[in-house]
Amino acid sequence: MQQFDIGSALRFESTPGGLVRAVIHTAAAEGELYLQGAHVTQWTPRGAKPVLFMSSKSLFAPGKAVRGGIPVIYPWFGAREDGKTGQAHGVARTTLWTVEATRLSESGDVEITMTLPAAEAPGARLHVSFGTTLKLELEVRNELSTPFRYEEALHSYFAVADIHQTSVTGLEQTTYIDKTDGLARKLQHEEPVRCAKETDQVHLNTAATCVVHDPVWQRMIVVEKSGSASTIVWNPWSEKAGGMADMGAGEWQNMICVESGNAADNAITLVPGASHCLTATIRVA
Ligand code: TA6
Repeated sequence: MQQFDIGSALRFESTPGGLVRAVIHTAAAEGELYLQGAHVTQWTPRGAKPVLFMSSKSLFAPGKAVRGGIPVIYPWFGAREDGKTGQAHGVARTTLWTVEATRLSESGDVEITMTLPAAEAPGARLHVSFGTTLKLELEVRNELSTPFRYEEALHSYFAVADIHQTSVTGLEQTTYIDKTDGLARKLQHEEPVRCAKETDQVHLNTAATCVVHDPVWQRMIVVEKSGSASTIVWNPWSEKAGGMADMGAGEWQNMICVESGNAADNAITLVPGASHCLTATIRVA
């Protein structure tokens, strides 16, 4: 992997658990990315608290999903629904991606481009840029001779001081599928999304920028996106989190997922030869 290192800004290393990760260290930010899943597990702009939540009990082992950071969800979101068996949220997050290129941009951002080999589904490419913003671009090209339908998400776990005091704006007046209430379709009225119990909702037909408001840490996490018609908001709350072996005690209070994706009604269909790019740009204000 050393051919992809960029001095002290980017270096690849093997972990005791048998994985390979990239460690990013620049004037603008610290970061970390695992090649398994092309999974960003850390992004901390200089002088800020970590922006991404990571469970203290997350597994880091071959074939195991990581709890926190930004899992890449593809080619299905949630349970597999094409009649075949497969783990929740698709294969991308536990597959080893291949580094295609690394680069230091003129502004000093570390850029990593990785590919997911084609298997049951067409391959994908993820481009991640670590700087004062964190930018992810997930591109899928249909190399099959038949139309290809898929779901995807950048399943971002954000770190917050206290979920009870956190709110998310940008989803007002959207319809969402409430996965905690039998997939009922509901309208998010004019108010921000707040979590007061288990929250698991797929907001449909929304391209808007979302903002996570954290009054305790006095910061906003701004998530701007393109090529994404769904935004998913999730917090497992106490009972469900208590049943997760890879979630530290009480840590559900320090996270909220605000995910940019295309799921359910917003699944993408690509004709042969066509491609689609989903991007999310994250910054702290
Ligand atoms: O995006 C929300 C969600 O689909 C929830 O339903 C919840 O299951 C979460 O993702 C995490 O899924 P995981 O398979 O990582 O436990």
